Amino acid sequence: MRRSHYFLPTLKETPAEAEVVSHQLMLRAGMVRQASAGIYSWLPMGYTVLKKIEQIVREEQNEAGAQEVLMPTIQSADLWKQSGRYDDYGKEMLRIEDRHGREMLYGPTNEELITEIFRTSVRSYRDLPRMLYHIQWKFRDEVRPRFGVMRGREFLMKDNYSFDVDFDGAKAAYNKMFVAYLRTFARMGMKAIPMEAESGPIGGDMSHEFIVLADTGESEVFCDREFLDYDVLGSGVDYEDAGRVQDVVDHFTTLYARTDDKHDAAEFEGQVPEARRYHGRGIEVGHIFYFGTKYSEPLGAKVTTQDGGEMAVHMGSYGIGVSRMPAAIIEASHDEKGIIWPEAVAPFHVGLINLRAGDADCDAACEDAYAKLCGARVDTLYDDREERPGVKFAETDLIGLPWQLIVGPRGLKAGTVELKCRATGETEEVSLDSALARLTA
Ligand code: 5CA
Repeated sequence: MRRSHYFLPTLKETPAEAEVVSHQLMLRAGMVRQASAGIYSWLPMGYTVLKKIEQIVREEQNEAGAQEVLMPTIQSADLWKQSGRYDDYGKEMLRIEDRHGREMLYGPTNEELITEIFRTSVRSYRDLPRMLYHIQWKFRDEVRPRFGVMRGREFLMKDNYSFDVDFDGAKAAYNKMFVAYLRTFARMGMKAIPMEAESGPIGGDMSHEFIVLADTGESEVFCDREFLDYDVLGSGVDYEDAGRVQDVVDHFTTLYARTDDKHDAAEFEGQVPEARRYHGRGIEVGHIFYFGTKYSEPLGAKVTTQDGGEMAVHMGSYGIGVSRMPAAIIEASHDEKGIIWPEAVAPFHVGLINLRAGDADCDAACEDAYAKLCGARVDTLYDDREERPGVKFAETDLIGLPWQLIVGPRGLKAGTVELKCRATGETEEVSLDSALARLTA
């Protein structure tokens, strides 16, 4: 992408309404714009990041055996009356009336609708287990939408729902999601710690929140620092091997990690040596629940059993705050100059900076580099504008692309360009060919 063509409306000043650094940087880097309180438009760079996050979530869900569907954002109130949640949800639910006077709502979550789909489609225990998920916008009329996309009113969620014949089956599904979540967040360059949590309006009796540690997080958390050293991706996982999946879950659930509503100071101090105690704040990026037959009973989602009987299925639900992720990642990965994107979610891999656009040698070298990078399918943002170098450096640091390839007249005379790593700030002077070889490797 040529910067001169790219819609990247960056801001010089930090908007006064943005309280946390991720919100400030997302606005300054032109990723999102507020449409109304807690509701955002995603601009090209923000949307690219969102799609990359969504794709990692999708791949890990599929890998764990879940299948993707797409349910609508607008739901009928009837199902919610059957489950009993229509009244419970109160003002957080956006209620709508259609032209026929029918009560509708903008879905805050999808337990009811997926249970209805299951009820009308599956009859026998032989068709179980199943995991169905979608990645869809939700609406919750939060009392206090804040911190930009971190706590929005409209937000994108991945929500997965599992159906099993009994508790053991449901626990196996829960375990798979537990491990899939560890992998998903690790692939995004994040350490998300599973913590015992309350289940709130979703209900049920087993629940973990996945928390990214950050001072600006809304959750107060207590955990063992040992979590921070565990290499989830390095340890691979075969989801068919239930014992191995259980081992990973056991490793994480034996160490102390709880949100404040589940915290017990005496247990914390008894279980965790002082040097390993972490008490701080964190961002909830995912939440998983086992709630048994809470929805299948009232909505009549039953299957025939092996002995000819009938039973309500055991269910769980598993959410990831997809549109919260870019903010959570920025909270965990930035410096005073701007964002530092982990490679896997970066909007572009390389920022190619032409220090003197209009100079024949610089233009030729940059065009050559740009063509080669594009040819090798390396996502590149080529800053071809006639702007001062300082403006280009500041913007490229702000938008946080992992690599900067800096081409200027002085270097070219000596046969070199600069290759800068955004995360470490390290710069190397190398030939253009060797820089390209590194970036396309
Ligand atoms: N149905 C269940 C799981 S599928 C559910 O709705 N769970 S939840 O309420 O915990 O939400 C799942 C995830 O969505 C949360 O962990 C959080 O990361 C994200 N989320 C929740 N509310 C918001 C919000 N207002 N803005 C942005 N993300 C949110």
